[in-house]
Formats: sequence, structure tokens, C-alpha cells
Amino acid sequence: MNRFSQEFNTLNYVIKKSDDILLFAHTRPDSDTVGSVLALQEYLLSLGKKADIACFDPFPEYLKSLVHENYFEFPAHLDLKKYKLIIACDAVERGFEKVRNEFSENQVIAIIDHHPYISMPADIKISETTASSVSEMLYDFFTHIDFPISKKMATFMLLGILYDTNMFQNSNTSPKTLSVASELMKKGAPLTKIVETLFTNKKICTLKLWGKAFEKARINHHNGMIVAAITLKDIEDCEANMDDVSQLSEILNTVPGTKFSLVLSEREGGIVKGSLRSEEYKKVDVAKIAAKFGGGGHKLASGFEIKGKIVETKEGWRII
Ligand SMILES: [Mn+2]
Repeated sequence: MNRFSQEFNTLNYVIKKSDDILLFAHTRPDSDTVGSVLALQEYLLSLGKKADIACFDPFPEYLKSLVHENYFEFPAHLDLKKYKLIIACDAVERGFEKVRNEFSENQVIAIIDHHPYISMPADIKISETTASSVSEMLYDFFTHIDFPISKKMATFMLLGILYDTNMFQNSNTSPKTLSVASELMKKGAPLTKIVETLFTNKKICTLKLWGKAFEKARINHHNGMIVAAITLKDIEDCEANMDDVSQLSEILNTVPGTKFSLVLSEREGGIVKGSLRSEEYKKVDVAKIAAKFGGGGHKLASGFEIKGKIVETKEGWRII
């Protein structure tokens, strides 16, 4: 029995009763939010439902070799009132909170997330912090409702799991995560192709940007932090894009003798994003560090956003 049996039953009941359904992916979509909404969309389409996907940012370029259709719509281009059911998947407090209040009483809101402290109200709330990813939670959903998972759905869910566990290297990888991944492979999910898409197929622009970050990285021997900063100019100089920044904090966190990594990256609109990573044995709670800057996340993977821009000084970087 899954602990969400009741929520899964309710969600599936509402799905069956709704013709127009909206799926919501989080801002700066990662492969877990993408994999989740695509797997759900496949399921909904197979039931003959209309299912749109909304996101405040475009579909990630690097996933277009794996996914050839069903890209995202900007919320402003959709008539949000027409959907009977809205399902937000993964990091619902990144983007979905901006539209949450535009829905009325007679629309059903479901949220599926694995991030801690989800305070957003919803009619159906499925929140499991021990799950590796929302993709893993959806596997439970499809298994619970006894729906045969297609090769496409399996591919999307394995994509989310591999991304959120950093190829089974993060401590959110449980024995169950591995058995779910194994089941998804049995259903035809192409492990090697997904790994290539996510991790090993590195464009020269990505490597150049990483080279810049590695060259600039500094270790603070007092607190064990390894930090690097990426400016918008770095990204422009390397002809790279924001997707290329995402793996940096994971890689820096592998440097021996460090306790946690911090990657600061400038974003459009005068925002600096901080991305923090650590490992269980290093005994640092990076969610607490992120919280000091108004952010949040997991103990071993968290982030924050602050207004400003990055300036390099002799002592290190400053955000002004
Ligand atoms: Mn996730």
C-alpha cells in the first residue's frame, strides 16, 4: 500500500472527470519537472484528454534531442479558466505560486512535489521529501492505478530520476529508486541515450564555461566552501546558456577536502542565483545556508536568488 493511495485515487478520479487538464512545470525547468509533466501528459492523452503544459520559461534546448514534440506554452498564452484540473509537478514554489490565485473554486488544483515545506494550498497534495524525484512518485501513481507504462512514459520518468539523483550519485538515491529505474528500463527506457543527453554529451561551449568556472573557483579553508561565480558575460563569451551552469555545483562538490559547493550565477533581470551542494558525510546542512538568503531546498542540495550583480574583487566575489 502506498502512503498516498487515497490521494492517488482522488487524483485519478478527477482526471477521469476532466476533459481539459493543465500541467505546470517549474520556472527554469529541469529534467525532473519536464519528465514528470511529459509522462503525465502521455497518460492523459492516452485517455483522450486535452492536456496542455504551461511554464514561465521555454522548453530546455538540450532535451530536444530526446523529446520531439509537446513543448511548453507560456501561461499568458493560455486561457487558465478553461481547465477543470491543474497539476503542478516539482518545485511548485518556483513559478506556480504566481498563477495559483488565478484559479477559481471550481477548478481542482493538485500538486506533486518532493521539496520540503510546501505551504501552498491545494485540493490534492502529494508531497514526499524522501522520494528522489517527482518522476519516481509518478511511477508509484501509475503502478497504483494499474496503468501500463509505455516506453515513452518510462523514458520521461527515467530522465527525471537520473537528473535529480545526478546519475544515482546523490544521497536521495534509495534502493527503491534503483528498482524503479530498473522497472523503467524493462519498459524500454533507453538508459544510455538519457545519460548521454543529460551528462556526457558536452558541447564545446559547455566545456569552455566549466573551464572558466574551474579556473576561478576558490576554496575557503575556514568553512570548507568551494565557490565559483559565473557572470552573464562569461556565458556570452563562451556562447553557452543557463543549462550549462546547472551541473557545476555538483562537480565542484566532489573536490577533496571541501564541505560544500556554492555556484553563483547571474541571471537576466538583475538576479543572482546561488546553488549549493554537499554530501551526507560532510555534515553540512546547505538548506540552512540557503535559508539565510531567503532560499530553501534539501539538506544536501539547495538554492537561493537575490537581486544584484556579481563583481570580482581581490578577496573574492561581491554581489552588489
Ligand atoms: Mn525534482
